[in-house]
Amino acid sequence: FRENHALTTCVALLLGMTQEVHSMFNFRGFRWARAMIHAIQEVNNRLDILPNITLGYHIYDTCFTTSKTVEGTLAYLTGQNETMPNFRCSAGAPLVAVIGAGGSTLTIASSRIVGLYYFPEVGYASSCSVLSDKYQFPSFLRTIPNDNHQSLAMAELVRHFGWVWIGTIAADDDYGKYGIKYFKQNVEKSGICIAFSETIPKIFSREKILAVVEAIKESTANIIVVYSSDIDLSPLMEEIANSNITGKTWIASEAWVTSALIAKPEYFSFLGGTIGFGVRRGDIPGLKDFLLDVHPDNAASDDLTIEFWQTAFNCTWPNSTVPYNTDFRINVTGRESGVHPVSDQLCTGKEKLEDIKNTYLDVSELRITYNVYKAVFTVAHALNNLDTCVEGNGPFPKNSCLMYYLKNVKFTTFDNELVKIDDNGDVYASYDIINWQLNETGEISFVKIGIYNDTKDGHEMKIYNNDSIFWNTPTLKSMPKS
Ligand code: TCR
Repeated sequence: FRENHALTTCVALLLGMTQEVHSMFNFRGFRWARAMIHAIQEVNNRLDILPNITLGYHIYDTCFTTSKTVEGTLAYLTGQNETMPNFRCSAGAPLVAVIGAGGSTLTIASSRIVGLYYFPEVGYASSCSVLSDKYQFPSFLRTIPNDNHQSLAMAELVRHFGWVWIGTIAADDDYGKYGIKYFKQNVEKSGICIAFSETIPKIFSREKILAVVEAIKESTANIIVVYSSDIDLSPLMEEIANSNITGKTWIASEAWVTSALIAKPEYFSFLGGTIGFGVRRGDIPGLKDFLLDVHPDNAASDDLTIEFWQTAFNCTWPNSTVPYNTDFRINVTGRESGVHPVSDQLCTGKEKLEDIKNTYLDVSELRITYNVYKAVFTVAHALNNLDTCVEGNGPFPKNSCLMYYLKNVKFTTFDNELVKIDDNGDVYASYDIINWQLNETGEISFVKIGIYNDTKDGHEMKIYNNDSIFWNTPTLKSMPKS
């Protein structure tokens, strides 16, 4: 941070850092948190945005649960910071906005609270359509498009390939349920039939997952549309692989389309050929170096960094009280493998981040990360407009109405993307259509095969070249029928 700033203001980031499926520590979430800090530092270093104000931040772990999200939101608003894992703004800094939470269900909970005070919350991943309802969520806006567009895009895709017999699977949350609902409403109008509609449980239950697997096995539908986060979906995909279900073409929602948790090479015979939608990506300048520049030595009191280091290198940081790879607070999945022992290997501090392959450091598909970046700049630009507003000239008395400026924000990113928030707090919808293929090194690559854009009078979808699509059918070239 630059010093000698007249005023320090404060934003909060809500995100899920700790969860219990597979890897306990959420490396992708840690990347988002670091991207937020990177963006804040950029704002603070720039002379053209907020020259006399320093942005500070708090980070709260939602643990992917509503209760922790509500607790974090209240802690931030009231200044009772016990549940804060690390960074703090200097005492008394004015609170500006909340950035987050991750999933829509959590954001709905949090923005109902901040909405009472008309206090801004800017979502970077919460795409559920209900959040556009300004009666319910008056102070919410976002840098990810409303999912209604994605549901229409999926319907359009299904029609494009002439499929008429479709299975659907939804996560048991607002994202999954609303996403699939809107998709169904739309395809049913065109006479397409739904073969089955299944839900993946939030709390891990092998029994319920096996019931979904059974439904898939019994159905003749070869096309399956899945609206779910990768974390919820992963136990189902594990069982799909166990049961050796092949010959299906999966249609992926944005939350799992490029997820390393699902796109594993060993799943390729089941999931190869998956087609899905990704939000616009952006290669954030300087982010890779900033991600590499993390070390517990430089963050003595920063639990997140220590937990990251311990988990990444499978060691225990000397003299730290940060639990290794463990979350004792809540058992989200109900799985018994929840609590891992502390590693008896001590970290030396000489471990090299460059040597490991880790989702945290993977900057090849920065989509939600880019949205986090845009969320920070949305807040910064709105504050800046408020700051440069001449008293008597604006629609509101000076410094009284950040929401007004947020809703009228308009700026271009390093990528020349124009970010513009509309009256519902929404942004323009544009998606890459992505197909899963195997590359020479045996890894899954995400090949862009087309685009889908919202336009003034409807939408446009382009599939560049049908021959460039990999299909998971016996000939690997012909399109599946369903
Ligand atoms: N909207 C989801 C959450 C989500 C997400 C993601 C989580 C989206 N994309 C990528 C992890 C990674 C899209 C929701 O709940 O609104």
